[in-house]
This record gives sequence, C-alpha cells and structure tokens, in this order.
Amino acid sequence: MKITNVKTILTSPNQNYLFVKITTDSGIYGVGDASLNGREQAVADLIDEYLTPMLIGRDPGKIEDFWQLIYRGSYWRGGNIVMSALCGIDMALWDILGKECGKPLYALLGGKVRDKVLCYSHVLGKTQEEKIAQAADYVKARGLKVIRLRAGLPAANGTFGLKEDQNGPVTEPWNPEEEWERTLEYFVKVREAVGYDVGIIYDLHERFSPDRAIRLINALEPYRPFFIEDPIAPDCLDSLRYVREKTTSPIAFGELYKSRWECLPAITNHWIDYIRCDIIRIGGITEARKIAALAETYDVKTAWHGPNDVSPITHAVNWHLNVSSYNFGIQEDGTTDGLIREVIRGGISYRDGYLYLKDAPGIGCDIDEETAARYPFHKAYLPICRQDDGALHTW
Ligand code: CS2
Ligand code: MG
Repeated sequence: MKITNVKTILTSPNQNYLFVKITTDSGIYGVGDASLNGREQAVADLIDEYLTPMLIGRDPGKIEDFWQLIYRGSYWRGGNIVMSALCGIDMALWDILGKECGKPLYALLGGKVRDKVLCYSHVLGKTQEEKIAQAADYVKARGLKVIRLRAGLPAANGTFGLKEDQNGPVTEPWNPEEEWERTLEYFVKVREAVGYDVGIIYDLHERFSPDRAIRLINALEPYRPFFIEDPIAPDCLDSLRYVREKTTSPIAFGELYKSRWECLPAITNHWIDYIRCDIIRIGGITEARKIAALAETYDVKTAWHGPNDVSPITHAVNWHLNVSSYNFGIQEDGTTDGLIREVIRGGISYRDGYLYLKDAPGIGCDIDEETAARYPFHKAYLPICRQDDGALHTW
C-alpha cells in the first residue's frame, strides 16, 4: 500500500480545528487531528510544505519509522508546531492500519482491559452562582461522578465563533492574591453544594507561583480534591518537586509537555499522580503509548488532556488508549458544542459518568469535508493575562 495524497482541513465550527486526511492507493484513508489552539495555520503550513512531500509514495504501515523520521530526522527536535503536525499524521496512519486490519484502534494497542471510561466534565458559567448551580445539575441530572472547576475565566473566551481574523490576543485580568482568595472560596462552595461523594478536580492552569500554589493546595486539602491540575508553570522542574514535597493532595500535570523526556522526571520522581499530556502536543498515539507504559512502571495514572479544542477524533483516540491501558485514571470530557459533531462523524458517547465508543475499524471517526467547508477558518489567538500593574502573567 502507498500513500497517494495528504490533505489538511482547517475549519471553524464555532472553534478552530485542523484535520489531516491521508489517502492511499488501496482506497483506504485515515483521519487525524492536528489542532493547536491559536497556531493552526502554522501547523497546516508545516504539513503542506514540508511533511506531505515526504509522505507521498510511502508505505503507511511504517508508523514508527515516520515518527522517528520527523522527530529526529529534521535534526531540530520537537516543539508544539512539529509535534502537533506529527500527531495529525500519526493518527491518520494508525487509522489506516486499523481499517486495513478491520480492527478498532484499541485492538491494535493490545485489546481492552476495561469496557467503559470514567470521565469528568467542565463546570462553566458566567458567575460563581451559575457555576455552582451547574455543578449540582451535572451531578444530579447528568450523573457525573467527577466534575472539574477551573481557576479564572472560562477557557479561551474570546476565541469562539469568530466571523473574521483576529489580529492579536484578548487580555484577561489576573491578580494572583485576589484570585487566590476567590479560587479557594469557589471550591469550598461547590463542595458544599455537591457533597463528598463527588470527585472535584481543580484546574489551576499553571497560574500560581509555587508559594501560592502550596498555600492554596494545603487550604483545599480538607475539602478533598480528586486532583489538583497543573498548579504551577511547567518550566522549572525543581518548582514541581518543591510543591510536591510541601503538599499531600493528588497532583495531575503535563498538558503543556511536548515529549516523553519532559514527562520523565515528574514520573520517575513521583512528583505527580496523574500524567495528563495532550496527545496532539506529544506527537500522537505512537508517543502516548510509550508515555503510558512509562507511567505504568512508576504507578502514575493517565488523565489525557481532553478539552473542547481537541476534536472528537482526539477524544476517540483518548478512549482507545484508555480502554487498553492498565494505568488509566480518568478522562477529561471537555464540553464540545453540537457544531463540531456535524463536521466529525462518529466518536464517543456519554452515559452516567462514563464514556463509550462503538466498535469500528481504526479510530472510528470520519470528516464530512463539505460541512467543514461551510465553516471557514478564521485566525484566532489564545487570550493572555495581565496583572493590575500591566505585567504579563501565565494564562
Ligand atoms: C484546559 C484547556 O482542558 C483543560 O484542562 O487547561 O482548556 C486549555 O486551556 C486549552 O486547551 C487551551 O487551548
Ligand atoms: Mg488544564
């Protein structure tokens, strides 16, 4: 079998996504997700200009070789643009292999060790009151076993539903000391509203300095967080060690990691309990299964990133990884609006706190290209944060 065509598809059904479709001379094609919020066009250009010529005429079954070719073969290693591009292609190649074998992706990864996937959803809302009401409703009406709160404004506000290109990021305020108080109060109020039978995850979104993160995590401890997500920025490894040594709540970390080697110290030193890379950012299925195996060796669980800005293709891939990994912990089920479901057919479904996926060869998703074309892409930026004095703060 030989690859005959590689197509990038930029689309914006309310939010920007980048898909990859690889066609072969056998008629079998595969689909992948290469979405990188705020930099989609750059990833598409890399695929179109540099990677596609390397793929045409290749055997799509040589997945590991292609991964190494792109990761090591450019001499320059990794980075968000390269790894996202690599992921879109990697997923499409695994999808082709699954379709060729007539087996779902999880079967190629070793088969199921579980039948359903525990998940959590985002509590959203404009005001604290709205969010607390939604948290209670999620538990009562939707049967969620675990819910997720986030420090600060709802993610990526200001980048949705654009009718024209943005020319720079929207600015959000973030004043650490004030927000520290609000963050604590919010968690406590939600805990009081939903009781102690429900798991509550708190995404601190890398927004606190180590000293503030330690104070906050310790103050939250009596309210039993399921885990604290990304409390500090990932850049200084020693800060993670410092936070770990001074706190006892479970820590989930890593949505900004771009490679296995970045995950390594956190896993091997037991600085985290859950590794939660975004599989697009680490180069796809080929790398995710290696990270999962590494984490299993050290009793660290997986909690792959699954926000609304990764598409149903990635949510489905996460599911295949989750059912076939012994050390699966929990899956983020970011709220996706209906429109992306018109562009991507197939994918996971939710019932009573768990995710399910119907058996189908490969990943089990397809792109409706005509519908994708009806939602034109508009360049958007992720927001930034600034403090009262004007200084930039991690968003
Ligand atoms: C968040 C994301 O889902 C999460 O845990 O941290 O929503 C993140 O803000 C976005 O993926 C950024 O595009
Ligand atoms: Mg997060």
